[in-house]
Amino acid sequence: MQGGTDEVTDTVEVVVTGDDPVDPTDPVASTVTATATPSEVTVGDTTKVSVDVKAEGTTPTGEVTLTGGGKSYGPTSLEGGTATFTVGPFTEPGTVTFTAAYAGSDEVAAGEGKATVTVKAKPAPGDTSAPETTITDGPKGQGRGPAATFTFTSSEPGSTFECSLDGGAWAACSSPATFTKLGQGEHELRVRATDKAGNTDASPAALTWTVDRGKPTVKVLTGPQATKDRTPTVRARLSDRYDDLRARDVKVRFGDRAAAKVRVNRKGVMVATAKPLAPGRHRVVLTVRDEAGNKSTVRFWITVSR
Ligand SMILES: [Ca+2]
Ligand SMILES: [Ca+2]
Ligand SMILES: [Ca+2]
Repeated sequence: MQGGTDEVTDTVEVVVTGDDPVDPTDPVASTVTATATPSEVTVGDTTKVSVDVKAEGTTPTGEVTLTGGGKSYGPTSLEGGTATFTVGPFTEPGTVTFTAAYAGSDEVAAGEGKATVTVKAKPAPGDTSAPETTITDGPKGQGRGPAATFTFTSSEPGSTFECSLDGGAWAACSSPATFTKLGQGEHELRVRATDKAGNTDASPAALTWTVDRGKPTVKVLTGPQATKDRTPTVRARLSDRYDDLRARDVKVRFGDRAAAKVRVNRKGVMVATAKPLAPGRHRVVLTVRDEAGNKSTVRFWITVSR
Protein backbone atom coordinates (compact mmCIF):
# COMPACT_ATOMS: atom_id res chain seq x y z
CA MET A 1 0.00 0.00 0.00
CA GLN A 2 1.48 3.22 -1.02
CA GLY A 3 0.53 6.86 -0.92
CA GLY A 4 -3.06 7.83 -1.50
CA THR A 5 -4.27 6.01 1.56
CA ASP A 6 -4.62 7.20 5.09
CA GLU A 7 -2.58 4.40 6.50
CA VAL A 8 0.74 5.23 7.92
CA THR A 9 3.36 2.63 8.64
CA ASP A 10 6.88 3.15 9.77
CA THR A 11 8.19 2.21 6.33
CA VAL A 12 6.39 5.05 4.65
CA GLU A 13 7.92 8.48 4.53
CA VAL A 14 5.45 11.23 4.32
CA VAL A 15 6.82 14.23 2.60
CA VAL A 16 4.97 17.39 3.17
CA THR A 17 5.19 20.01 0.53
CA GLY A 18 3.59 23.36 0.61
CA ASP A 19 1.32 24.66 3.39
CA ASP A 20 -1.69 22.38 2.91
CA PRO A 21 -1.89 19.44 5.34
CA VAL A 22 -2.49 16.01 3.92
CA ASP A 23 -5.67 14.06 4.83
CA PRO A 24 -7.04 12.75 7.14
CA THR A 25 -9.34 15.60 7.86
CA ASP A 26 -10.04 16.10 11.58
CA PRO A 27 -13.18 14.17 12.55
CA VAL A 28 -16.03 16.31 13.86
CA ALA A 29 -17.16 15.93 17.45
CA SER A 30 -20.08 13.61 18.25
CA THR A 31 -22.89 14.09 20.72
CA VAL A 32 -24.16 10.78 22.08
CA THR A 33 -27.56 10.77 23.81
CA ALA A 34 -28.94 7.59 25.43
CA THR A 35 -32.59 7.45 26.46
CA ALA A 36 -34.38 4.61 28.29
CA THR A 37 -38.08 4.22 27.48
CA PRO A 38 -39.61 3.58 29.92
CA SER A 39 -36.95 4.64 32.39
CA GLU A 40 -38.86 3.20 35.34
CA VAL A 41 -39.51 -0.54 35.36
CA THR A 42 -40.30 -3.40 37.72
CA VAL A 43 -38.13 -6.38 38.55
CA GLY A 44 -38.54 -8.92 35.75
CA ASP A 45 -39.16 -6.27 33.09
CA THR A 46 -37.09 -5.26 30.09
CA THR A 47 -36.90 -1.80 28.59
CA LYS A 48 -35.51 -0.08 25.50
CA VAL A 49 -32.51 2.17 25.35
CA SER A 50 -32.18 4.22 22.17
CA VAL A 51 -28.90 5.87 21.40
CA ASP A 52 -28.72 8.93 19.15
CA VAL A 53 -25.41 10.06 17.77
CA LYS A 54 -25.30 13.54 16.29
CA ALA A 55 -22.53 15.42 14.59
CA GLU A 56 -22.44 18.73 12.78
CA GLY A 57 -22.91 18.47 9.04
CA THR A 58 -23.31 14.71 8.82
CA THR A 59 -25.37 11.74 9.89
CA PRO A 60 -22.95 9.58 11.83
CA THR A 61 -22.42 5.96 10.90
CA GLY A 62 -20.59 3.25 12.77
CA GLU A 63 -21.32 1.10 15.78
CA VAL A 64 -22.55 1.59 19.30
CA THR A 65 -21.99 -0.74 22.25
CA LEU A 66 -24.15 -0.47 25.33
CA THR A 67 -23.03 -1.71 28.76
CA GLY A 68 -24.81 -1.68 32.08
CA GLY A 69 -26.26 -3.93 34.75
CA GLY A 70 -23.36 -6.34 34.31
CA LYS A 71 -24.20 -6.97 30.66
CA SER A 72 -22.98 -5.76 27.30
CA TYR A 73 -25.20 -5.23 24.27
CA GLY A 74 -24.11 -4.81 20.67
CA PRO A 75 -22.13 -3.58 18.91
CA THR A 76 -25.05 -2.39 16.83
CA SER A 77 -24.80 -0.32 13.67
CA LEU A 78 -26.31 3.12 13.63
CA GLU A 79 -29.21 3.61 11.28
CA GLY A 80 -29.98 7.21 10.61
CA GLY A 81 -27.76 8.03 13.58
CA THR A 82 -29.74 5.85 15.96
CA ALA A 83 -29.25 2.41 17.54
CA THR A 84 -31.83 0.77 19.75
CA PHE A 85 -31.24 -1.91 22.41
CA THR A 86 -33.58 -4.04 24.47
CA VAL A 87 -32.08 -4.35 27.95
CA GLY A 88 -32.92 -6.51 30.95
CA PRO A 89 -34.78 -8.33 32.30
CA PHE A 90 -33.78 -6.74 35.60
CA THR A 91 -33.38 -9.12 38.51
CA GLU A 92 -33.28 -6.78 41.48
CA PRO A 93 -34.52 -3.36 42.49
CA GLY A 94 -32.18 -0.37 42.22
CA THR A 95 -30.75 2.03 39.67
CA VAL A 96 -28.91 0.77 36.62
CA THR A 97 -26.76 3.10 34.55
CA PHE A 98 -26.15 2.22 30.91
CA THR A 99 -23.20 3.63 29.03
CA ALA A 100 -23.53 3.93 25.26
CA ALA A 101 -20.16 3.96 23.57
CA TYR A 102 -20.03 5.19 19.99
CA ALA A 103 -16.88 3.89 18.31
CA GLY A 104 -16.60 6.81 15.90
CA SER A 105 -16.03 6.84 12.16
CA ASP A 106 -13.72 8.48 9.68
CA GLU A 107 -15.67 11.69 9.87
CA VAL A 108 -17.10 11.65 13.36
CA ALA A 109 -15.21 11.28 16.62
CA ALA A 110 -16.08 8.61 19.20
CA GLY A 111 -18.28 9.59 22.11
CA GLU A 112 -20.25 8.35 25.09
CA GLY A 113 -23.68 8.92 26.58
CA LYS A 114 -25.47 7.55 29.62
CA ALA A 115 -29.01 6.47 30.42
CA THR A 116 -30.40 5.53 33.81
CA VAL A 117 -33.09 2.96 34.49
CA THR A 118 -34.85 2.80 37.86
CA VAL A 119 -35.94 -0.73 38.80
CA LYS A 120 -38.70 -1.05 41.36
CA ALA A 121 -39.43 -4.12 43.45
CA LYS A 122 -42.39 -6.22 42.45
CA PRO A 123 -45.40 -5.30 44.60
CA ALA A 124 -46.47 -8.10 46.97
CA PRO A 125 -49.28 -10.07 45.40
CA GLY A 126 -52.62 -9.06 46.86
CA ASP A 127 -53.47 -11.12 49.96
CA THR A 128 -57.16 -11.96 49.82
CA SER A 129 -57.12 -15.20 51.81
CA ALA A 130 -58.19 -15.30 55.44
CA PRO A 131 -55.99 -16.86 58.10
CA GLU A 132 -57.00 -19.97 60.06
CA THR A 133 -57.28 -19.65 63.82
CA THR A 134 -56.41 -22.47 66.23
CA ILE A 135 -56.89 -22.57 70.01
CA THR A 136 -53.84 -24.51 71.16
CA ASP A 137 -54.57 -24.67 74.89
CA GLY A 138 -57.35 -23.91 77.36
CA PRO A 139 -59.58 -25.54 79.95
CA LYS A 140 -60.82 -28.97 78.98
CA GLY A 141 -64.19 -30.42 79.87
CA GLN A 142 -65.12 -29.30 83.34
CA GLY A 143 -63.15 -27.34 85.88
CA ARG A 144 -63.62 -25.50 89.14
CA GLY A 145 -61.54 -22.48 88.25
CA PRO A 146 -63.11 -19.04 88.12
CA ALA A 147 -60.21 -18.16 85.79
CA ALA A 148 -59.25 -19.77 82.50
CA THR A 149 -56.21 -19.16 80.30
CA PHE A 150 -56.07 -19.84 76.58
CA THR A 151 -53.36 -19.86 73.97
CA PHE A 152 -54.09 -19.55 70.28
CA THR A 153 -52.32 -19.15 66.95
CA SER A 154 -52.94 -18.00 63.40
CA SER A 155 -51.84 -19.70 60.21
CA GLU A 156 -50.40 -16.31 59.14
CA PRO A 157 -47.61 -14.66 61.11
CA GLY A 158 -48.28 -11.10 62.16
CA SER A 159 -52.02 -11.69 62.60
CA THR A 160 -54.04 -9.90 65.27
CA PHE A 161 -56.76 -11.62 67.31
CA GLU A 162 -60.19 -10.92 68.68
CA CYS A 163 -61.95 -12.90 71.39
CA SER A 164 -65.62 -13.32 72.21
CA LEU A 165 -66.57 -14.89 75.55
CA ASP A 166 -70.01 -16.48 75.87
CA GLY A 167 -71.34 -14.78 72.75
CA GLY A 168 -70.20 -11.31 73.83
CA ALA A 169 -68.85 -8.61 71.56
CA TRP A 170 -65.57 -9.24 69.77
CA ALA A 171 -62.69 -7.52 71.53
CA ALA A 172 -58.98 -7.39 70.75
CA CYS A 173 -57.00 -10.05 72.61
CA SER A 174 -53.61 -11.71 72.40
CA SER A 175 -52.23 -15.09 73.31
CA PRO A 176 -52.14 -16.09 76.13
CA ALA A 177 -55.49 -14.62 77.20
CA THR A 178 -56.92 -15.10 80.69
CA PHE A 179 -60.57 -14.69 81.64
CA THR A 180 -61.48 -14.36 85.31
CA LYS A 181 -64.57 -14.31 87.53
CA LEU A 182 -66.19 -17.04 85.49
CA GLY A 183 -69.54 -18.11 86.88
CA GLN A 184 -70.72 -21.67 87.15
CA GLY A 185 -72.00 -23.35 84.05
CA GLU A 186 -71.06 -23.71 80.39
CA HIS A 187 -68.76 -21.20 78.75
CA GLU A 188 -67.58 -20.73 75.21
CA LEU A 189 -64.60 -18.78 73.98
CA ARG A 190 -64.33 -17.92 70.30
CA VAL A 191 -61.14 -16.54 68.75
CA ARG A 192 -60.62 -15.16 65.26
CA ALA A 193 -57.43 -14.00 63.57
CA THR A 194 -57.05 -11.13 61.11
CA ASP A 195 -54.03 -11.10 58.82
CA LYS A 196 -51.89 -8.08 57.99
CA ALA A 197 -53.91 -7.45 54.84
CA GLY A 198 -57.09 -7.23 56.92
CA ASN A 199 -58.60 -10.62 56.08
CA THR A 200 -60.48 -12.12 59.05
CA ASP A 201 -61.06 -15.82 59.70
CA ALA A 202 -64.76 -16.27 58.97
CA SER A 203 -64.89 -19.50 60.99
CA PRO A 204 -63.61 -18.59 64.47
CA ALA A 205 -61.93 -21.24 66.57
CA ALA A 206 -64.12 -22.16 69.55
CA LEU A 207 -63.66 -23.98 72.83
CA THR A 208 -66.38 -24.81 75.31
CA TRP A 209 -65.92 -25.84 78.92
CA THR A 210 -67.89 -25.95 82.13
CA VAL A 211 -67.18 -24.31 85.44
CA ASP A 212 -68.51 -26.57 88.19
CA ARG A 213 -67.91 -25.75 91.84
CA GLY A 214 -70.86 -27.75 93.19
CA LYS A 215 -70.39 -31.05 95.00
CA PRO A 216 -72.32 -34.09 93.80
CA THR A 217 -75.42 -34.93 95.78
CA VAL A 218 -75.46 -38.38 97.39
CA LYS A 219 -78.65 -39.76 98.93
CA VAL A 220 -78.30 -43.18 100.54
CA LEU A 221 -81.34 -45.34 99.77
CA THR A 222 -80.46 -48.61 101.45
CA GLY A 223 -77.49 -49.72 103.50
CA PRO A 224 -77.23 -48.62 107.09
CA GLN A 225 -79.55 -51.27 108.42
CA ALA A 226 -78.67 -54.59 109.95
CA THR A 227 -78.50 -57.53 107.58
CA LYS A 228 -77.74 -61.21 107.61
CA ASP A 229 -76.28 -60.89 104.11
CA ARG A 230 -72.51 -61.46 104.29
CA THR A 231 -72.14 -59.52 101.02
CA PRO A 232 -74.54 -56.65 101.65
CA THR A 233 -75.57 -54.15 99.04
CA VAL A 234 -75.68 -50.38 99.42
CA ARG A 235 -77.84 -48.26 97.16
CA ALA A 236 -77.64 -44.50 96.73
CA ARG A 237 -78.98 -41.92 94.35
CA LEU A 238 -76.23 -39.74 92.87
CA SER A 239 -76.68 -36.49 91.02
CA ASP A 240 -74.66 -33.55 89.90
CA ARG A 241 -75.75 -30.42 88.11
CA TYR A 242 -73.08 -30.60 85.41
CA ASP A 243 -71.87 -34.16 85.40
CA ASP A 244 -73.42 -37.51 84.56
CA LEU A 245 -71.87 -39.58 87.28
CA ARG A 246 -70.63 -43.04 86.43
CA ALA A 247 -69.28 -45.97 88.38
CA ARG A 248 -65.74 -44.70 87.84
CA ASP A 249 -66.66 -41.54 89.77
CA VAL A 250 -67.62 -43.56 92.83
CA LYS A 251 -65.53 -45.31 95.50
CA VAL A 252 -67.17 -47.48 98.10
CA ARG A 253 -65.37 -49.12 101.00
CA PHE A 254 -66.78 -51.62 103.42
CA GLY A 255 -64.47 -51.52 106.41
CA ASP A 256 -60.94 -51.68 105.03
CA ARG A 257 -61.93 -53.32 101.75
CA ALA A 258 -63.15 -51.83 98.52
CA ALA A 259 -66.55 -52.91 97.27
CA ALA A 260 -66.62 -56.03 95.12
CA LYS A 261 -68.72 -54.27 92.52
CA VAL A 262 -70.08 -50.77 91.95
CA ARG A 263 -72.65 -49.94 89.27
CA VAL A 264 -74.42 -46.71 88.46
CA ASN A 265 -77.43 -46.81 86.16
CA ARG A 266 -78.57 -44.06 83.82
CA LYS A 267 -80.89 -42.64 86.44
CA GLY A 268 -77.94 -42.15 88.79
CA VAL A 269 -78.78 -45.03 91.10
CA MET A 270 -75.65 -46.62 92.47
CA VAL A 271 -75.52 -50.20 93.65
CA ALA A 272 -72.38 -51.31 95.54
CA THR A 273 -71.88 -54.85 96.77
CA ALA A 274 -69.42 -55.75 99.49
CA LYS A 275 -66.86 -58.50 99.46
CA PRO A 276 -67.74 -61.13 102.13
CA LEU A 277 -67.82 -59.47 105.53
CA ALA A 278 -67.39 -60.99 108.98
CA PRO A 279 -70.30 -60.57 111.33
CA GLY A 280 -70.18 -57.26 113.18
CA ARG A 281 -70.22 -53.52 112.44
CA HIS A 282 -68.47 -52.21 109.37
CA ARG A 283 -67.89 -48.64 108.40
CA VAL A 284 -69.06 -47.81 104.88
CA VAL A 285 -67.44 -44.86 103.14
CA LEU A 286 -68.98 -43.69 99.89
CA THR A 287 -67.02 -41.07 97.94
CA VAL A 288 -68.33 -39.44 94.76
CA ARG A 289 -66.18 -37.12 92.69
CA ASP A 290 -67.46 -35.10 89.74
CA GLU A 291 -65.41 -34.36 86.61
CA ALA A 292 -64.38 -30.95 87.93
CA GLY A 293 -63.01 -32.59 91.06
CA ASN A 294 -65.69 -31.65 93.56
CA LYS A 295 -66.03 -34.42 96.11
CA SER A 296 -68.82 -35.63 98.41
CA THR A 297 -68.25 -38.26 101.10
CA VAL A 298 -70.92 -40.13 103.02
CA ARG A 299 -70.10 -42.44 105.97
CA PHE A 300 -72.35 -44.81 107.85
CA TRP A 301 -72.27 -48.16 109.67
CA ILE A 302 -73.60 -51.44 108.47
CA THR A 303 -74.14 -54.38 110.80
CA VAL A 304 -73.81 -57.94 109.59
CA SER A 305 -75.58 -60.24 112.03
CA ARG A 306 -75.01 -63.93 112.49
CA1 LIG B 1 -54.07 -13.96 54.26
CA1 LIG C 1 -61.26 -20.76 60.92
CA1 LIG D 1 -70.59 -30.70 90.28
